[in-house]
Amino acid sequence: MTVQTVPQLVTLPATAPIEDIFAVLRRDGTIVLSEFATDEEIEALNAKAKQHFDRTESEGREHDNYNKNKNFRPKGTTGAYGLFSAAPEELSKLFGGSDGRVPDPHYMGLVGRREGHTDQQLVGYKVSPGSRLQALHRDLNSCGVQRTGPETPPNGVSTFIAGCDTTERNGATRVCPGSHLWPQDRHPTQADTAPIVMQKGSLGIFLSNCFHGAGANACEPDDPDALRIIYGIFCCQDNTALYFEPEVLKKMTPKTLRLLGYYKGRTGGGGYLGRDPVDQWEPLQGYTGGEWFPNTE
Ligand SMILES: O=C(O)CCC(=O)C(=O)O
Ligand SMILES: [Fe+2]
Repeated sequence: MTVQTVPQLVTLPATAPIEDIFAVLRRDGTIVLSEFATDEEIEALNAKAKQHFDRTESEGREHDNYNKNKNFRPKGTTGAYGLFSAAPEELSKLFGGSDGRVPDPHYMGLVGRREGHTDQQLVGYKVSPGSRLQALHRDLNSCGVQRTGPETPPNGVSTFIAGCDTTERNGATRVCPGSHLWPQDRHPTQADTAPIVMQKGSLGIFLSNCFHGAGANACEPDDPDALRIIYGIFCCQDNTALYFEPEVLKKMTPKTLRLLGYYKGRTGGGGYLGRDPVDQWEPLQGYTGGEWFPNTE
């Protein structure tokens, strides 16, 4: 008889020794750090993010929800890109490392951060009652080159600050602990998942090759925690997007630009304000497909 073990998720205080945090991450590929941010910091962030969610919903919800992209995010979920610009002070305080907060995910050696070589993007998530389960997936394509399987190291770390208490009922993200070490042909099922239950101000972390997906939000609209708000900070290795001047980039073929990181993956990683940077980023306006090495495409 095989015994089905219930997947477990470890929560440590944000002040835990970094070695202990790494040990859990190496084993499970995921962890929750409690009391990462104070109530006041979260309230300040929530206040700024509200306008950002409102703007996204009025201006670009269809697109930014990926409704046109195989329904990657369930209906009832708003993914508000470019969050940093909406709350720069609040977010720099939390993630700039300037106040010595430990641990700053940017400095977690797991992604081998070298100064100037790690990109990040920030996305606010508002998940409303009725939002369904999201397909389990890996966040690996948050940078230009897709990699899968345990034979390559993770190319990024996905981190989420809880803007409210996240519960199984309001659809806490479900993660498959240990899935960063699974063989490539193992497919995840919901039985492999544990909910990332967090108190407001906690930080959820998983490696980019760890399977996960939003849970279903079963709340009634008048439940106090009906809206599940989390703030995602995706830190990716391999950002080469800042190596070249725009004039030089404009001479490159689309394939080269893509390899350099000017590319929005299917799950949205790598996007600029939620869109493909080649279309959206102002310095690349007027790009006509490049002139260098056109025959190698
Ligand atoms: O909404 C969530 O909890 C997770 C969303 C997610 O995994 C993603 O957008 O890549
Ligand atoms: Fe994801």
